[in-house]
This record gives sequence, structure tokens and C-alpha cells, in this order.
Amino acid sequence: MISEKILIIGASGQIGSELALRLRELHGNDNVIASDIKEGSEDLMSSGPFEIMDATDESGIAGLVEKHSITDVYLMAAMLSATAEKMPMKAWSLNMDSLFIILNLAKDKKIKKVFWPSSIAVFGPSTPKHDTPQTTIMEPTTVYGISKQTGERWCEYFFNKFGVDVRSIRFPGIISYKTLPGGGTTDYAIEIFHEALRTGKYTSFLSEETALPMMFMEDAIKATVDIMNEPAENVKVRSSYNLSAMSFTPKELAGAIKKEIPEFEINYKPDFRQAIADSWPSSIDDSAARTDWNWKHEYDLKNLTHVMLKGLKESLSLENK
Ligand code: AKB
Repeated sequence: MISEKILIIGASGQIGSELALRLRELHGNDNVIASDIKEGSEDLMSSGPFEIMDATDESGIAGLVEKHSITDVYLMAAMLSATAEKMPMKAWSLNMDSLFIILNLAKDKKIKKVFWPSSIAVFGPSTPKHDTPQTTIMEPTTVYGISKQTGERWCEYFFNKFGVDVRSIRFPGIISYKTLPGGGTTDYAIEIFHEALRTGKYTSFLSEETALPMMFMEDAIKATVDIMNEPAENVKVRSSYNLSAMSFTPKELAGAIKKEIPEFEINYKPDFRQAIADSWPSSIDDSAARTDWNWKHEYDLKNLTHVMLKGLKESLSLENK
């Protein structure tokens, strides 16, 4: 049996850093090479090999693949929705160039399997907003969404045309107490927990009734590991799978936090991110993922809130020691 040798690109980022640690537990520290343009957390840096690398450096990435005899690549580097609106061309080249580098390496049989995350941002204002189906109208209006939708088309093309084994998930907002997000529209759902514990109040940049699909990090990591472990014939969607766990509004999230911290206060001051959120679905139909590879989420709003507050409290008390 040929064991996997994994390269994670974007390993210092929000999902990448937790994914790297999980994959190291599963495959052995030395079999998971983490890479990013910047260094990551202490845990990430000390638990296994790390390489500084720009995700758009074609020869650099090819060199890493050869040097470490890489079989599987998880391409987690991306510029998220809010930042991408501020630097569209930079977002486009990071999000697309990095994908082409990896798809071409897989086409040339230098790697065997690819994971590439897509997003609910592939949908747009003309998409059915509730229980958004797997296959539907997609007219994204954000730079990030356009790059992810384009990426999905290319993934499917490389699978159909060249047999590239690329697997993908449309992530909703991902929430974690271990890592901070950067530049997303769903980031409020993490900031709110930090502020609830630090100051007891939070001003949301999305309006109170803005419902968005969300997921706890544990579930997101599980989904990523599961889809990559699935026999290839079961992965029937080769663009990207809808994936869902829960949907809530800032008001509902604040209500769940208030159950644990009754004095918590929330205010609303929507900014440019409101228009991005308004263009996205409020809930997702992920029955294809549930049928094809048995996707099942574990966390809902109640246990997410509990675990977030508990985990953050512990890390804040460690910080204060
Ligand atoms: C963002 O808000 O940009 C991301 C996403 C939904 O892909 N969290």
C-alpha cells in the first residue's frame, strides 16, 4: 500500500492550521508538509515539517512536490470575500493561479489527489435563497465568489478531461475558537464570541436578520477528511459539494450567547459586508453530500455556542497567566 504524503498550501490560515494538525494525527507528523507564505502557530511549526512558500510560485510548488514525493495536496490558500472586494486583481491571481498550478501538477501525474475548498459565495442574488440546491442558478456578484465558481468549473473540467482526482466542498462560514479568520463576511460569528468574553458587548457589521449558513470547525475538518478518504467512484460531484450544518442570524447567535452570558449586549452597524451577505444563501440543501459520502454534521447552534465560549474562556485564562 502506498501511503499518503500530504502537502497543505495555506497551512497557517484559519482552516489550514487545524486541518494540518488533524492530518498529522492521522497520517504521522512527517507525512504532512505544511506550507504558507507566513509562519503559523507554535503547534503547527513544532509538530512537523513546514516550508515557507507562495501559493502562486509555480516552480517553488513543483519543487516542494518533488522534494517531498507528495501524493495529495490540500490547497487552502485563498483571499476571502471582504478582502477580495478591496483588492480584486490580487484576489483573482491568488485564488486562480494557485489552483491552476495544482491542477496541472495532477494532470501531469506529479500528484494523485487534490482537495480544493469552494464556498457558498459561488451563489448570488438570483440563486434560490432557502435550501439552495446543489445544482441551481449561480450568478455570484463578489470577486471571491466569481473566483470560486470559476475554480469549480475548472476542477470539473480537469476531472472530465484528464481524470484529475479533485474533490471539493462549498464551505459555509467556519467557526473556531482555536484560529482566527481573516477577511471573510462570516467573520462576525467568531468576533462576537471574543467580544462577549472580553467586553460583554459586540457591534455586528451585519444586520440582525441576516441569516447565513455556518459550521463549527470540527465538522469542517471532518468533512474534508471524509471526502478525501472516500473511494473515488462515490465522489460523484466533481465541481463542489454543498455542505451544511446550521444557519442563524446575528440576533439568533446573540440570543444563544445571552443564554450563557445574560448581560451580553449586541448592536448593529452594517457596513459594506452587508451587501455581500445579502447576495448569499441563507440555508443550504446538502443532500448530495449526505447521500454520496455519508456527510453528517454534529454541531448545532446550541452546542457550538457552548463549545466556543468554553474553549475561548480556557485560552483567555491561559493568555492571562
Ligand atoms: C467568507 O466569509 O468569505 C468565507 C466564506 C463563506 O467562504 N467565510
